[in-house]
Amino acid sequence: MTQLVSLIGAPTDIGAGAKGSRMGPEALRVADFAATLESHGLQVEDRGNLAGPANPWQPPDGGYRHLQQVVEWNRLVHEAVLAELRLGRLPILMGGDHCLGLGSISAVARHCREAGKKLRVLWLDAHADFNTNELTPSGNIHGMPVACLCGYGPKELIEIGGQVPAVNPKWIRQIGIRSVDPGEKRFVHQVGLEVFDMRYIDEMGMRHTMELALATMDDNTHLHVSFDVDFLDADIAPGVGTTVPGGPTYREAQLCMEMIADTGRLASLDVMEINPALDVRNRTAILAVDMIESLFGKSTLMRR
Ligand code: 6HN
Ligand code: MN
Ligand code: MN
Ligand code: MN
Repeated sequence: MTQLVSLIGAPTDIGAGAKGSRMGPEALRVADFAATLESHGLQVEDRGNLAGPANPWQPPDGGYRHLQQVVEWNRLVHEAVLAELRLGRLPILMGGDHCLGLGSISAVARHCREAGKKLRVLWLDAHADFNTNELTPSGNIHGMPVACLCGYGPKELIEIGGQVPAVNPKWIRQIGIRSVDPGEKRFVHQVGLEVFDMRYIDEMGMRHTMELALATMDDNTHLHVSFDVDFLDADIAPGVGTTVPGGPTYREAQLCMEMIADTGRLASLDVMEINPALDVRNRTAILAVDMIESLFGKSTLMRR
């Protein structure tokens, strides 16, 4: 059966600390995202860009920067992603900064409730994105979406999914983590998030990591991948606002994507935080498209 994919552009950096990820969707289009997916047998519709509020570039207020605009953008993303899922299509959110993972994943969780599916979220990121307004060093809401999904955050944001919490922390696996703020780290432990940090990947290898992260899924599981491109090592993916050294290499990241593809369960995706203003010759968007090809089953394997 041909897989029907919908691309949704969310051109905003409303939750970020650097301007530029608002150009992420266009960078992916310039890197031939849609045509590349079609070359792997998918049928792709680019739905164009959502139109949310401009970035007023204000300092934090009550521990949040741009809360009202973040809420508006996330409502738009939630509606757009939910509409595609209800059509039986696989939505790919092209960010935009990672605060929009809240709108996207809350829509996926709502769809899973409607459809009686189990949800598994893989959060590929250098960061845990588990801050609150009290823990955050920056006020940037792209550091908070996982906490919001788990019910910790401002009412207007956590209620977007129609149920609080939108997601049970037990459904989430974080991979590639290597930059967590001190209070955030305590909170991650307190809530019991399952984190495969870089030390774990160094010691155990990507293969073992992914075997565990993908374990206990079944035929009824909807697998969502939230891919913050700063997951990748900063040497290969410079075009992000919050680079952290020591991430997965090209091959480790490919293996991660290929093992996800092998499950056959991928049902929705976020591609977040590409910042063309910080990039070199669109390298990071091109790399992201390459990784996503593997996520959809392009294989370098000779054996079948
Ligand atoms: N991201 N932990 C830092 C903060 O400001 O809360 C960085 C967050 C980065 C978020 O990359 O999606
Ligand atoms: Mn469905
Ligand atoms: Mn992130
Ligand atoms: Mn990140």
